[in-house]
Amino acid sequence: MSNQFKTANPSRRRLIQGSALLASAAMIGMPYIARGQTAPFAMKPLPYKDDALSPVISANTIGFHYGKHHAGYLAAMNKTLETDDLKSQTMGDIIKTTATNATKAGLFNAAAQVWNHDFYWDSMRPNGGGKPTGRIADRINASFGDYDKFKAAFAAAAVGQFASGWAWLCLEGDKLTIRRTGNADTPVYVAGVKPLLTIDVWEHAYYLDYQNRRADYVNAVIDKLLNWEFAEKNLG
Ligand code: MN3
Repeated sequence: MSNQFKTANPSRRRLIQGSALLASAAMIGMPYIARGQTAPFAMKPLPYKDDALSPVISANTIGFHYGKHHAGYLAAMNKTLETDDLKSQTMGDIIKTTATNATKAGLFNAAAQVWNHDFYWDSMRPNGGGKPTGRIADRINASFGDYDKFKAAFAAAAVGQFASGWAWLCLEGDKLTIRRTGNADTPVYVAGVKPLLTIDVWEHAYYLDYQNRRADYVNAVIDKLLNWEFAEKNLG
């Protein structure tokens, strides 16, 4: 272990290691996990510093979540792909191919979690959240009635997802919809469904900051972090 990781506080040390991963990924200019790219895949750098979402999501949570959980899924995917017959496929194709193949459940879980986490980090920004404006606001109003009704439905989906999973705002046809998925599952391979935003409701996303208070985490993300510009861009 190099000197920079020597600290008396173990959680601080882990955080520094997580941050070092962010920094090295950014410095080397590792590419986005482009759908046209093949294994071994690289971590997509976080779109902000690890303390940028604080106090809603602490740097400590980001350090573990990005640096350990997300990175762990990527490592597992790359490891499996060393010998898997899908090793020269793009990430999108790997997810699509493995989603309905029970013998590839391990690879699906790892690849879908990498994709879901990339999408999650982009779904938030510092000083985000609250009522959107522009095209996405028009879609919210047309699909849910108004912003408050959307917020109630999105929060209910996120809070009500039993055990681990994800809540999603999606575009289906010309309507916005709310979906939830369990564990690693993702709407990205489902025909006719385009994800616009997501909230990770696995305990690792909030437990260090909120313990069991998932609703507090979900409401804070919706009120203060949702990246409406990203959602609008995803409308196409
Ligand atoms: Mn997660």
